[in-house]
Amino acid sequence: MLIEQILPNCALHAHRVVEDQRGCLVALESEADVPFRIERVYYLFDTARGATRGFHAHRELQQWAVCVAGACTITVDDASERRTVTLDTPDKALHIGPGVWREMRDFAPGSVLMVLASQPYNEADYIRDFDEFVASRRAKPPQ
Ligand code: T46
Repeated sequence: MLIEQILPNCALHAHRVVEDQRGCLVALESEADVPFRIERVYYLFDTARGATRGFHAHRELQQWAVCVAGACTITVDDASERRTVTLDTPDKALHIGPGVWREMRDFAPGSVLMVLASQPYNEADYIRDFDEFVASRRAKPPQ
């Protein structure tokens, strides 16, 4: 369920939580709960104190980021607007579409950031220079 459209190509969503006396469970099915075919899963953990990650955009990749333990902040920027979102619960996800610069920081100790991705790893899909990213957005505004 959509909680908030952060940017035209980036939105915060709530997961459906199955809760009983034993605790909580979230299930994420490809092309159902997650609006794309999941081709890859990776996760960030043991993040060093004060470390930052990201600082790139993707040309085509869509991602569904869930902080399954702990908390972190993600700054997203589409070259028109910059917003910062805190992920601090496993029942929320940030859907980041193509053409969005992202920076992750403020990882709480013990955090695990899990990311579901629409494509296999492909370095050619990354834009790692911010000026190049802005130029690419001016040439191709968000659809
Ligand atoms: C993103 C944010 C949220 C692989 O070999 N396979 C993979 O699937 C990934 C994601 C990375 N790698 C290698 C490539 C680099 O040598 O792992 C190394 C670290 O990757 P990177 O510096 O891109 O990591 P982050 O945390 O800055 O960015 C990652 C994702 O790469 C990126 O797509 O959106 O998390």
